[in-house]
Amino acid sequence: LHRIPHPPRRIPLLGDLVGVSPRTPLQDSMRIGLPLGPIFRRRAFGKEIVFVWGADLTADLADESRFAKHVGLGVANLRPVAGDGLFTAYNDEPNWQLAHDVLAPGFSREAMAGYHPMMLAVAERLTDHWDRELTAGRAVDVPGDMTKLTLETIARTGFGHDFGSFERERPHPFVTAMVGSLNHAQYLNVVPAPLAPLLLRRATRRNEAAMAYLNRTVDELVRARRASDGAGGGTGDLLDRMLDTAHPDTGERLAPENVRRQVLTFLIAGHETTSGALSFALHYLSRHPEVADRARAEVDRVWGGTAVPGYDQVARLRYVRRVLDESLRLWPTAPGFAREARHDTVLGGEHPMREGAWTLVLAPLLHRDPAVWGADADRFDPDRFDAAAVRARPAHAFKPWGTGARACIGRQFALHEATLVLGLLLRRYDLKPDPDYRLRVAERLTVIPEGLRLHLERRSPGA
Ligand code: MNH
Repeated sequence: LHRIPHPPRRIPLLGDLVGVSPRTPLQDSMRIGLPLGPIFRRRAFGKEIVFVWGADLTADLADESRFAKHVGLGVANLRPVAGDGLFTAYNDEPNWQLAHDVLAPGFSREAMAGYHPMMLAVAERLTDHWDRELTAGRAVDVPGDMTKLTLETIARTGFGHDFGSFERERPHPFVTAMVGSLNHAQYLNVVPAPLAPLLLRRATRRNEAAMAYLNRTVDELVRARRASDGAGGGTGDLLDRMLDTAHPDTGERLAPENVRRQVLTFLIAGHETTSGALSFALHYLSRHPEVADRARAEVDRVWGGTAVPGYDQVARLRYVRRVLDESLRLWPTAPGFAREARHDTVLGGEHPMREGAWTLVLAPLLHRDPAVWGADADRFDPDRFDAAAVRARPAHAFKPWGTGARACIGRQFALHEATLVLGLLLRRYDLKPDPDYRLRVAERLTVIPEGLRLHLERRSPGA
């Protein structure tokens, strides 16, 4: 450990606290870590954490025979909410494999094609709302509206549920409770240990109320489905799989308490990060009109006159997809993942790790590693994802979805939804940035642009 660089000023007790804020642990770590190099450690709030962002070291950590997901920090703090749900389960919890096998078919090509019409219907509620804002001469609230869109999409496709987000002025209480829990999980990482009992009393009580609300919402949703079932056969959505599907080999089913954890997991993991990804992409599109023009030209060419794009027409938006990839490079909306040693090993041939020792991969810095992305790594440029450039890069330099067996199960879902929505929005509107807006990134374990508003202009009314 002593060979791993750390920041110079080490004040006893408070650690490397100077110039950092409990609200921006990620951006502080990025600032501190960049000059320290591809592996560094930071002592803050009574904990010593080793961070990795070098592409070589990350590639080594992706070796599944020596490393595995570590459920730590923010992910571990979510255990009271998500329990042994897919995202927060420990590797050796039997419910992980069971739920993974039962739910994976819910993300097959066939399943995705089935979600497509529902995704379109939700996107239409967004454009209806944006048309009204445009007519009223108002700027649109990008992160707020993307959160409405992605929450409705996962609720509808996964659970046949309608939160009515677009019919509300304020965020749905489910979102408020969820944001509260995510904030709390992040806060637990950064409150100074000696002060914890004092600071946490109120926060804990508030968090318990939020968790109770989340649980009630989910229980109601499950009850409604069970009540409506009897008549025979569900639609085969995620909830049907959770409730009815037996494991193909063992015949085992998910227990009711685990179903509750999975529903909550998917409602949260299924919308929070996609919302951020769409928001960052819209921010960059509004700031790079030449990129927006190129993307729009592709949409016009690929979708042509078709009023409603079909399932297969979405993946054909190759350039729009690159815009998304490039946005996820600069701001991977789940900005880190932790890896632990399966047994004693040496990381990168240099750093000995004991079995169970772990490190956090800082994706936003990995995605700016100058050795891979060049000296201009901060510049937004979707051409970094054209086929030749991707082939020329080392394998694990781009990791917005995590890695290995515990990588994101919803990746295709998120990409289909986000590409479809960007295509529809580009076809319908010109995006005008607020010239005074400076990108401000809010952290709540995930990242999202804060206060981003855009002015819209309607393109050809026929589109
Ligand atoms: Mn998703 C795991 C990023 C969209 C459901 N997701 C992960 C991980 C990352 C991630 C990173 C791995 C975390 C870790 O190693 O600790 N996910 C994203 C991003 C988007 C996203 C950047 C959108 C953009 N995720 C989605 C969607 C769903 C979803 C959409 C569901 C519909 N993700 C999951 C689940 C897991 C996960 C479930 C946990 C998988 C497992 O451990 O088996």
